[in-house]
Amino acid sequence: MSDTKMVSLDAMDEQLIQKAKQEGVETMWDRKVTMKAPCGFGEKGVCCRICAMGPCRVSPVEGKGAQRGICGATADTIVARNFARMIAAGTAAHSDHAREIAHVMHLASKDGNYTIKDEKKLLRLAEEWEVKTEGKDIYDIAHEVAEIALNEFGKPFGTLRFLERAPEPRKKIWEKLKIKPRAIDREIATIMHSTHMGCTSDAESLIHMGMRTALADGWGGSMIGTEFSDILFGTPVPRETEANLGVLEEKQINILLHGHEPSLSEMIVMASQDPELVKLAHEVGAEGINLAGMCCTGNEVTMRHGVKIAGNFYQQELAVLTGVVEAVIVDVQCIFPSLTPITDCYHTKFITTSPKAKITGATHIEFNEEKALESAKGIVREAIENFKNRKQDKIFIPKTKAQATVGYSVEAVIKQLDRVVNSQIDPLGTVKPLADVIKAGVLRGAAGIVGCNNPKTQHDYGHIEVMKKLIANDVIVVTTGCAAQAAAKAGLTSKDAAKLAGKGLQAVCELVDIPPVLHMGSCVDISRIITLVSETAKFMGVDNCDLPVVGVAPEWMSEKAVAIGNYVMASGIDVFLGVLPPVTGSPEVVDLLTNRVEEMTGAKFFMDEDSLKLADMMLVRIEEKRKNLEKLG
Ligand code: XCC
Ligand code: SF4
Repeated sequence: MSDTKMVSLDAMDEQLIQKAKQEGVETMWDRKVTMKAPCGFGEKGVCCRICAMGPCRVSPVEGKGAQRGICGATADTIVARNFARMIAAGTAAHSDHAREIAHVMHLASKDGNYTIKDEKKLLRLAEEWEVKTEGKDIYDIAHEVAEIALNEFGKPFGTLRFLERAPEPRKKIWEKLKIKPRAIDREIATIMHSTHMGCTSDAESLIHMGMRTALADGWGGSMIGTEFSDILFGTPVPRETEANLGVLEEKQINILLHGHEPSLSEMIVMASQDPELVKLAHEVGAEGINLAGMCCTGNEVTMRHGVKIAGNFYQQELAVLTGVVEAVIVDVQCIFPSLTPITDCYHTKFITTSPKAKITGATHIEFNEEKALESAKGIVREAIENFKNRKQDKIFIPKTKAQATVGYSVEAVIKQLDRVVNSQIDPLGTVKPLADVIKAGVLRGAAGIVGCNNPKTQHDYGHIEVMKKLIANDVIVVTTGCAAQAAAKAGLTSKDAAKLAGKGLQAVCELVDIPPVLHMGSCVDISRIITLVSETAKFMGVDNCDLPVVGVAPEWMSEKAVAIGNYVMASGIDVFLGVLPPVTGSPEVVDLLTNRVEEMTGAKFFMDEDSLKLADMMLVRIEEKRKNLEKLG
């Protein structure tokens, strides 16, 4: 058995892992041990399964073992192809999520389950996309805007509309590199085609194509996902919540919301407030219905409703181990198939809802968007009726939880910044105060810390240590995804955490009334970060790559994270990875990503498994960028 001390920063995780052992329940930790060391070829990216002449695994070391696959593909080709396919898969996941949301907006109606919550944002987008709004019903506008968005996935001509939001110099770079994404689906298809057996073998060309596809995620799918979710469900504003498994309630019906798309979780939030269902909960002997979020759908509902955060990716099994979860309700992405055997050990119902993510052994209740609330009520009812089946001797809820402030959309950040604007001199509603403190050096820079958990690192260690180090050095942190949940659990998203910040950041936090680490939402909401950076660059008359800003994924694991890393880099922001991507078998690809892409995009990748070293590298890079920025005036 592994040394559980290494497992997590949080002692509570370890208590639950011990409980699992006592109860004979298998967790990811056991499987990690069984798995032993990862396959060396796979880890370096030099295994190719693209055609049936193989699989071929080539040697990353010159002169030792096969140097080429049967078709003649080299390690460079194989690594680059595999990497490009990871980008395509990640882009597909984010973008298919966005497509669902756009469909939901197309369904929205005044008297329906889905309505328009942020009309202003819809009108702004309509104007941006040149949709006539005068004298039109808001729902007709919504449907028209939704149709345009849906066409972004497959339009035969032109490039993506949201690219226009980028700073001018950035657009020129994309133009020159020929990486302006065309239709979103097209970019994914092109990668799948070009990486087919016997198509592109040139690594540089594959990395290029990968950037274009990734940009279709960041400035396409993800941005549509965020914008449309805000319009439909409301643009987040700061609100208080709590985070960690201690938010589960012994005397209530606990429903764990896990997955990604707010179209489901929003309806579950509504259903859980339905008077009839609340009454039913009381009838079965519970004091109420307690929703707790996990992974990105958890972020979506905490940002908009303050729904408590049960935990991040790593804690999905641990949540079930508490013995008090009546139902785990999931839709798509980041869901362990092991939730079936683990929920079988308790009374917990494991309910899948999406035809895109059916899981063996789970109860599948398909979520029907056309009858969304009714579907959601049915699901909540299942949870309530399961309360009586709890096994009293298996209950253990750890006490740990932390207070968190969440809800920092770009609009919310700008509103906070307005607090320091003298409206006699400067207009409200701009990023000027942010630009000013960065220029003056009060803030040295900003970091977007995002991404998953990965058993290659201690749970949350990378996230938390990097965040602490950066804020102590006057670098403000914005965060999304499972990194944001790590921050929330560690108390870093509370205003109180300003005491851990350097003098400059502390002063900013006080004046603007924000925490030093801002929770900006789910992973598709990295588009919020990209927007904020681009708006600041535009305001200062520079490009993104001129700003002292870094992107960081200390514990990433998913293909989505690979797509994100690449669009952040291609948007001109350096990316720091705490887990090595499977590219080390190709010196050519490593050189491209960590060196040569900088000449093309003004940014590159930095990789180091030591989080603290990684943080040092960020600080150095931030200071370098500051020097250059000064020269730009
Ligand atoms: Fe998944 Fe989005 Fe990663 Fe968390 S951060 S493990 S991708 S839930 Ni998105
Ligand atoms: Fe082997 Fe080439 Fe087929 Fe890949 S594409 S499996 S390297 S023969």
